[in-house]
Amino acid sequence: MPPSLATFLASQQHEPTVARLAPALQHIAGACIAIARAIRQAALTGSQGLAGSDNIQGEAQQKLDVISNELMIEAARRCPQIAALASEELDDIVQLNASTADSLLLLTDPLDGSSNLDIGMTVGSIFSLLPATAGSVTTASFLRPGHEQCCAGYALYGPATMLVFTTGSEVNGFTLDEARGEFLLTHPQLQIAPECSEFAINAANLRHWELPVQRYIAECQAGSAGPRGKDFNMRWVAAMVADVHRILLRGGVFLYPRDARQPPGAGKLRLLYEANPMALLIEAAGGAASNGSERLLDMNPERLHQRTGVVLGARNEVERLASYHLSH
Ligand code: AFP
Repeated sequence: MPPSLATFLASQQHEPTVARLAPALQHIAGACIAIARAIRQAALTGSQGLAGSDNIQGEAQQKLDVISNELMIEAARRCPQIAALASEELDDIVQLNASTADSLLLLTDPLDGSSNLDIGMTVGSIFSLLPATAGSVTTASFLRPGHEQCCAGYALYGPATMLVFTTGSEVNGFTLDEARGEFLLTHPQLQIAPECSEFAINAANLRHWELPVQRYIAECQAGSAGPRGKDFNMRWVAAMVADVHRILLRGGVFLYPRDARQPPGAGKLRLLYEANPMALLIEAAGGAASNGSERLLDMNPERLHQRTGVVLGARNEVERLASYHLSH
């Protein structure tokens, strides 16, 4: 039988980073198991539909957004190492435990893909851990470039419940054994090929894209008769976790580009708790992640809920689009 998450983490104790992160990862994994259960029971417990509130993004919250957020906060509060948390669902950070030299900061989108919930499609949770800085924790403690993350990952609530994370050097995937209530290592050391023939984008937004993005997608759609000389396929799950998971398992490139509808340089996805954790995972698996033209993990955040364009996956595809931006 494959090793459990606990056994896997114990086997990595020689790695100081993993030794430091193991308790926090176990608490986050516990929260994800509880969130998975809440999602699967939602239609039976009256937890579907809108909560009647909006989050700071001005988005109507689903009841499960609020429930998932509370489950993540309570799990983090039970881990003495997690000093504070920032969430897509909360305007400000939440102080949880005393901050020490070994403390961590948790950033999370507790339920990603909410618009898929009531139609029974795949959703997920995204998490990122930063080493806490010395002294008291403030919002500024969270405003750090993505390359400072010490851990990033997601839970996928789909045909199976999975936990996929990296501490920077490799990406490992675990599947929930529902009977035993623990995650087992089923997808070790995931890697992304530099080339691909599958792209993920919401094509309804074409008229809003910058010209280099329009050119890139048009060339993919031109197929073997076009400049790329090969046919491409398209997928769009409308839950970033699901699209990123597919790319980690079979390759591809994901684009949610900044576009004319948003303030300059913005995009739909949030930098700190969506783009950065996914970028750390994708780079650890051999891929690349940019805001269209610059490396995502080098961006210096200015605001907690700052948005960004996102292009990530097969390294050669991400670099091709960056070259189109450069030459445009
Ligand atoms: P929701 O959580 O509001 O469903 O948004 C999900 C998401 O942030 C990301 O997970 C998807 O990739 C993207 O938005 C889908 O956006 P569109 O609905 O505009 O395609």
